[in-house]
Amino acid sequence: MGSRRQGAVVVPQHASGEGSARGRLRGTVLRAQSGFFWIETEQEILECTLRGRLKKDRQSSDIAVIGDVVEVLPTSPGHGAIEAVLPRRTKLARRAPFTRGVWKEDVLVANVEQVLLVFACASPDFSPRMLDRYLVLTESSELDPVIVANKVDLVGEARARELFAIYERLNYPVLYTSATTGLGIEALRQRLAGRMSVVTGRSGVGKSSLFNMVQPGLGLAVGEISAAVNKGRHTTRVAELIALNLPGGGYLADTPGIRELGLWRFPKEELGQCFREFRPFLGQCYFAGCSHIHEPDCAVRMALARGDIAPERYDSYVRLYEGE
Ligand SMILES: Nc1nc2c(ncn2[C@@H]2O[C@H](COP(=O)(O)OP(=O)(O)OP(=O)(O)O)[C@@H](O)[C@H]2O)c(=O)[nH]1
Ligand SMILES: [Mg+2]
Ligand SMILES: [Zn+2]
Repeated sequence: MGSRRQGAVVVPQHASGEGSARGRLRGTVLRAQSGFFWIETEQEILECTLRGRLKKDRQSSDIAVIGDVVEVLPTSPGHGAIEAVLPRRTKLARRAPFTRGVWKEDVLVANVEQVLLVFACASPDFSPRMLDRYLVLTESSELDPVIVANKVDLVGEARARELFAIYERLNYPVLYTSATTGLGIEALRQRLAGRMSVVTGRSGVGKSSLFNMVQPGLGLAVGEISAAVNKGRHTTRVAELIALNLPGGGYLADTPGIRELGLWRFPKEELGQCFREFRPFLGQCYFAGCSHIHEPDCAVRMALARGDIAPERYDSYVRLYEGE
């Protein structure tokens, strides 16, 4: 987060062209809850609300979200007003069908640099289908996924590598870890250092155990937020960035919406693009709007027949396409 870390400076007047820019501070949204935002500036953390003008622009819950870089006008000690939200470099969003074929986007985290997808090699069993769903999400958001294969101690390293071989062949980074033996913890630490990461993974895969080894107390922080979600407290949306005590800093985000993201439906027409190994074949089907499921002369299915696309991945595609 290079530019962001050094970004907590007073914005020069010419940056906005109006006198009100005087005294504005730049900062990052660490936490958002019920219309209140905790903004980390160079000096201190300010509790802020959105300036009315910003709210009028868009009736939306995602005007400012965790990870956003904002300009704040201090109002009283410890407090401020968010005057502007800077353009997002990346965003993790969920999309839901809206009206008349339009998809509505709801941004959960801004300026995410990577998404950690934590799976267990066993207990619970590894679910390639769920991993493929998450990869559709990261591909569609153009975010870098990092697959964390935990509980390697339960199956052995050879079997673990077998389980994730397809993903390594697709050039997705895979970290093999064990919170029990400490395998891969240093590699995980290096991945997290200095970056803004989002973590997700179903209950029991070992997220808390892993992150506690990365940094004492970190797993608890991740777990606490998850626990609040599990209780179904949908009315208060708490989203938080956890500051990492690693070389170069870094943040970890766990937001209520993230875990469900893998379960969200997705526009069918864009699904093929989200399977990266399909891309070279996508323009080559006989029919322009080919679903790659039943049409003749489908380049994707020919690639499948040749062995250029793994049957397991194609199977995931079909299931997602059919809305399963
Ligand atoms: N054998 C083995 N067990 C592990 C490993 N990591 C975690 N566990 C165990 O798996 C269980 C679940 O671990 P947690 O860290 O609580 O899992 P979690 O992903 O945080 O689960 P939620 O908080 O419910 O989302 C615990 O009993 C851990 O001791 C591992 O690498 N190997
Ligand atoms: Mg946990
Ligand atoms: Zn096709």
